[in-house]
Amino acid sequence: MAHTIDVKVPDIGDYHDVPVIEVLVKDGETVAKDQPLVVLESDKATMEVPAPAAGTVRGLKVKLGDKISAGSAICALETAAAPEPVVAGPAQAATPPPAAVAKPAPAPAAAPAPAAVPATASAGSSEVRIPDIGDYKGVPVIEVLVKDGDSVAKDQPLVVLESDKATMEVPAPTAGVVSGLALKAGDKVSQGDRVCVLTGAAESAPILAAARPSAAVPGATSSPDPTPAPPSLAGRTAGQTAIQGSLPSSAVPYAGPATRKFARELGVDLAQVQGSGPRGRIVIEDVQNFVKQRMTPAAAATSAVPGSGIPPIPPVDFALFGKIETKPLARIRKLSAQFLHRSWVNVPHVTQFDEADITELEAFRKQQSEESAATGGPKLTLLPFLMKTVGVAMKQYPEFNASLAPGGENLILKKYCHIGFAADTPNGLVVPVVRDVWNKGIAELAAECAALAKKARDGKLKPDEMKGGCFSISSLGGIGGSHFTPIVNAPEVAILGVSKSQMKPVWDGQQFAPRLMCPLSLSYDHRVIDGASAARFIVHLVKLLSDMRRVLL
Ligand code: CAO
Repeated sequence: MAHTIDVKVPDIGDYHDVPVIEVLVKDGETVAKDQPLVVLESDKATMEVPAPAAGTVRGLKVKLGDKISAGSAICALETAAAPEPVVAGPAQAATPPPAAVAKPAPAPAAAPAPAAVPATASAGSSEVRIPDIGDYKGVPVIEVLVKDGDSVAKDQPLVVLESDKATMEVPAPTAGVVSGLALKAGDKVSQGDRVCVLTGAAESAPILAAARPSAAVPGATSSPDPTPAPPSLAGRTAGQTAIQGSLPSSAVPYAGPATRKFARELGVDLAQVQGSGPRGRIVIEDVQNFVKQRMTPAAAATSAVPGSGIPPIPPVDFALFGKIETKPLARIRKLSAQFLHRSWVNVPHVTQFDEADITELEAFRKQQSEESAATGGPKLTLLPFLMKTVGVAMKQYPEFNASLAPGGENLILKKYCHIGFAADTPNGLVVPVVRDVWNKGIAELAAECAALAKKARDGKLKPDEMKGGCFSISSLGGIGGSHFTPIVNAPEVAILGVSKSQMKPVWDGQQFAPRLMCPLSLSYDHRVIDGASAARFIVHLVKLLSDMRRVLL
C-alpha cells in the first residue's frame, strides 16, 4: 500500500529565506532514497535537500528562486513502505531517520564554529590556514582557484578540498591580495596547513578561515559510514555518495558552488558541460572552455546556439567506424560557415528558377573579349555582363536593393549599387564587392572582377573590399551543374545563382531552334520580397540578358 511522506526543509541552523537555486525533480518523477530534490544556496553554503526515502514526487511546492526556511514544504513523496516518524535536522544524523536532512550542514552557522586557526597577522597581511575539518587528515586539494597576485573578495573560494565523502571550499576570510600560495592541486592537507597570505585586508585581525561544504561527490565508492561526518565537513556521507553516483550524470551536474554560481551568471547549463576534475567534477575552467567553444565560429556553425531552440547535432565518434584524420579548418572557411549559418537560420529563403537565352549575348561577349584582348584589355567573361544586367534590374525593382532595418519595422532602400560575387578560393568562399555598378561599363567591371578574383585567390582581399554589398552573384557556370539554391548574403535580400549554359532546342513558335540557355536561380528573403516580385524580377533579367540592348534603355 502506498504511503505519503511530507518532505520539509530540515533544520538548517540560523538560515532563513534561503534561495532555491536548483529544483532537481519534477512531479511524478521517481526518486531514490537520498537523491537530491532541491539545492539551496545562502551566501555561505550550498545545501542539498535529499529524498528521505525512495518514492514518487507529488505536489512539488517549490520553484527556482523561492526563498525557504526550516519547515517549508518541498513536496510529498509517495512511497511503497510505511513512513517512519519524520525527524529533521543534521543533529539526528547519527541515527538517520527517513527524514529530509539537509546535506551538507551549512557552515559555519548550523555547525559548531570551526576551531580558530592559528594565524599570524603582520601589518595589513594575514596567513590563511585550513580550518577545522573534523576528523579528516590528508584531504586532497582538487582545485586551486587563485594565484599569487590575485585580488579576492571576502568569501571568495581559494581552494577546494575533496575527501571520499565530501567536497568543501575554503573561502577567503577577508578581502585582500593573495601571496605566498602554498598549495597546488593534488596536495594533501589537514587542519592548520597554510593556504596563503592575504595582504591589504581591511583589518589584519587573526583570520579564521571557515570551510564550507560544497556539492556532493558522485562516484565515491566507500561503503556506508555509520559515523556522521564532522559538522564542518558534513557534505555527504559515503552511503549518500553511492546513491548520487548511480544517478544519470546529467541529472545532477557535479560541481562546487563557485562553479555553479559562475555558470548561472553566464547562463550555462551545467548538464551540458564535461567535467575535467577528479571523477568528472566540473571546474570553472570547464565552464570557460564550454563558453569559448560555443562562441567560436565553427561551433556556432555546426551546433545550435544555446537557447535557440534548435536541437544540436549530437557528436559522433567517427573513429569507431574506421580510420579518420582531423584537419583544422582555414580561418576563411570558419568565418564563411558562421555567416552562411546565420543567414540560413534568419532568412526565410525561397528560390525562383528560370533560363535566359544568351545566344546573342555570348556571340557578342566572345567578339568583344577578343577585341579587348587584342588591345591589352581585360578578358570579358560572362560575370561582368551579368553584374551590369542585375544592376539595371535592381534600379527598376528597388526592393532588391534594400535591407530590413533592425527591428523589422522599416525597409532601407539604397541609392547606390554595389554588387558582390562569390569567389572560390583554396581557403574557402569569399565575396568581394564591386562598387558603383550603375556608373561602370562592362570593360571596367570585367577588369575589377578579375583583379578582385585574383586578390581573393591570393588571400589578399582587404576587409573593406568585402563590405557594403547590396546584392550578390554566385556563378558556378565555369564549373558545371544545372540549377542550385544559393544562400542569401544577409542583410542583402537576394542572390542570383548562375549555372553552366547549354545549347538546348527551344521552340520559336514554328520550330525548335538551338539556343544557348543559361540557368538562373534567384534566392530571396521572403520577408522583404513577394513571390510575384521575384518572378517579375527574374523574367525581367531574362529579357535583358536575351537582348542586352535593353540594358541601355
Ligand atoms: N555558362 C557557361 N560557361 C561559363 C559560364 C556560364 N554560366 N560562366 C562562366 N563560364 C565560362 C567562362 O566563359 C570561361 O570560359 P573561357 O575560359 O572559355 O572564356 C570559363 O567558364 C571560366 O570562367 P570563370 O568562372 O573563371 O570566370 P568568371 O568571370 O565567369 O567567374 C568567378 C569568376 C570568381 C566568379 C569564378 O572563378 C568563381 O570563383 N566561381 C565560383 C563561385 C562559387 O564558388 N559560388 C558558389 C558559392 S556558394 O553558394
